[in-house]
Amino acid sequence: MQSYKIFQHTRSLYLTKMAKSRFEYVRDFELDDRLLPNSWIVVRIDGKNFHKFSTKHNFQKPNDLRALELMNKAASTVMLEFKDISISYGQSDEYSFVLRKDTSLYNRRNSKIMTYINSLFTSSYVFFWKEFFEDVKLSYPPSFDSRIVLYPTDQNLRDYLSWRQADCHINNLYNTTFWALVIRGGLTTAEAEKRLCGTFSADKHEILFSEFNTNYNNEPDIYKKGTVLLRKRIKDPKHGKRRQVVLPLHEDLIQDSFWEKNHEILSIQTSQHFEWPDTVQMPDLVLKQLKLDNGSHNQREPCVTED
Ligand SMILES: Nc1nc2c(ncn2[C@@H]2O[C@H](COP(=O)(O)OP(=O)(O)OP(=O)(O)O)[C@@H](O)[C@H]2O)c(=O)[nH]1
Ligand SMILES: [Mg+2]
Repeated sequence: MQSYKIFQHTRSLYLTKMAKSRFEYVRDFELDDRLLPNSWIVVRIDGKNFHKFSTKHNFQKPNDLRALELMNKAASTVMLEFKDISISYGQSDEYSFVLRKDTSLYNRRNSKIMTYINSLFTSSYVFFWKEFFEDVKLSYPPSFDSRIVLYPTDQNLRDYLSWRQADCHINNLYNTTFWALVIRGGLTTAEAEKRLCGTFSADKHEILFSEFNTNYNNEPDIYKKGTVLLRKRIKDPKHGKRRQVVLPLHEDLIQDSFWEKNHEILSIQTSQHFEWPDTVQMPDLVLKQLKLDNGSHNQREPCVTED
């Protein structure tokens, strides 16, 4: 009798598992969205209506360092979570994440990759807001759009990143001159726009130099070039051991020299050593990964792998 009961129970479990409801067919409407193999996957996110968001939160013009550093923090959180991202590039309200061309992350499913990266970036932006905007209340939840673009060749990928960095340069030169004319020159925004209409890059340099005593070349690199995030091994100043970190750089990635110096990106090798110059202060973003910050906040930091 006992063994019959066990048999009945097992049979009913088996049937329950096997049985398909008549609704099950709707599953077939979900289409396979796997991305082409052997191509660089770029996920670009961009802030929704950040013109309004930046005004509402009183971002400094033309650049707000707090906003850029918050973007870098959110992007580094994404990189620490998704190890197949080999390089990221950010400027203004946008960030591009490049996944190595051989990644098998989520079987290369487009929607999984794009939505996880976008939602982790967005939640991190909100999560770390107070760390960068201490006295500014987040007045409504920001959101970001995202897209995935595939680049089949290394040259395509380099040209993509060069395009974004050139965009940063063009916009920053324009915005720096525009806001100098308005804030320091007393022009209205309409007058400044008219003044800059049809001008070339050299004209804007000249306006800044002759009218505002500003040499554009001396503007901070983070504004002129944006931020490149790379995985590097650096010497931990605490004990001299090498630690892998996500490192922010504000360098020209259009030049060949950038790709020669950071050859591991295109050749898909492990992270290389980076000699941090003794004379330059390590950025907060790195100090916090090494747990060398002054402990001004008590949020848990993502783990840093040790060699
Ligand atoms: N003042 C200030 N504004 C910024 C800064 N960074 C980004 N922004 C604003 O964010 C905008 C980003 O440009 P877009 O992404 O083209 O415009 P958007 O308003 O976000 O519109 P959509 O992306 O189409 O939703 C800029 O035009 C600025 O208005 C900053 O550091 N300071
Ligand atoms: Mg935007």
